[in-house]
Amino acid sequence: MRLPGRPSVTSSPLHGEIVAAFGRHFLVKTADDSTLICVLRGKKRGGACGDRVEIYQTGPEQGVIERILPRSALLYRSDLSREKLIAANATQVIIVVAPVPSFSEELINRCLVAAESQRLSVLIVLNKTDLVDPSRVALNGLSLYRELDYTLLHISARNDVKPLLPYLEDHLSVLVGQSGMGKSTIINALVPDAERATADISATLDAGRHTTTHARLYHLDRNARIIDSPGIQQFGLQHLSIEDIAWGFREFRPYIGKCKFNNCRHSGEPGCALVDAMRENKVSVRRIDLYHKLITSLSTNRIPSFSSRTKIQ
Ligand SMILES: Nc1nc2c(ncn2[C@@H]2O[C@H](COP(=O)(O)OP(=O)(O)OP(=O)(O)O)[C@@H](O)[C@H]2O)c(=O)[nH]1
Ligand SMILES: [Mg+2]
Ligand SMILES: [Zn+2]
Repeated sequence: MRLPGRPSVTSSPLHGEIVAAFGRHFLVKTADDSTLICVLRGKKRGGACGDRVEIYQTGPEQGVIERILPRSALLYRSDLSREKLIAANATQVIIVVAPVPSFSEELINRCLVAAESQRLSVLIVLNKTDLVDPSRVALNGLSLYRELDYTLLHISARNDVKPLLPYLEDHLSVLVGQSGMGKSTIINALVPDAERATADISATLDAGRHTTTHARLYHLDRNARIIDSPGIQQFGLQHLSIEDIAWGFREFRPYIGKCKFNNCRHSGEPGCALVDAMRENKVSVRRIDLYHKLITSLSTNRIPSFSSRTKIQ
């Protein structure tokens, strides 16, 4: 871990990157490739995988995070009173879905809005295509996202992860999605010594937890890094405003600000540009309905839970 030649206690700060976040403890990889277990000094707000930090080394393999450097982006969700950081400085969100267990379209849309609000690139991956013909059910639902200009990629992480490789170059990607979609299986295929635990969905959810319990960052090569994150059951967007949410629906943007009323919620008000666009089939009813669901849950503070357990096919 520690390289010879550097004292195990430093008086000047070292620069590093958080590669794993376990609640109050973080693994930080320093520029010289040491890995230190660190805590955050004082009562600072939490760090996240991908954060660039300044640390002081306090022991052979220990350190204290003195400062989290400014972030280019922060992907997080806010469930009622809690905020849950997913990844810092990511440039791309990879939403992983699979035909089995079936996935929630609302959760995909919540991930999309969170990614759009941070101006992140998005890739949607339909995994486990070895199990079903991808032209069947799962794809019918997902083709809408291709029409919205999101890239949709089909893979079987179990058989061949190579089609994913070109999309990872020059990105810090973060894999997000429900439990059991195959995020850690993708990591294991990309990083042979990652040894991420993976498990059958019924086994993990019956035990009351997800297989992956903490986020972890991997370097694939000099230009590609990727974060595996724990499966999500809820994706609260309480930190976003109604306007942010509308903006997160990328095809709504040409119509935003064109309604008769400034505070139009696009739910039946006269002169609503978005409803007009829907009538002209320029915006899909499905997405308008999801938008309304999202803004309703903002005002009622009720965030639905998307457990894969009840949906196993
Ligand atoms: N048939 C098939 N099974 C797969 C594929 N990818 C993953 N699986 C299986 O799906 C199950 C769940 O995979 P994981 O990689 O643990 O899923 P995860 O998304 O990391 O789940 P959490 O860590 O709970 O969020 C495991 O039994 C995997 O072997 C695939 O391409 N084809
Ligand atoms: Mg996992
Ligand atoms: Zn409107």
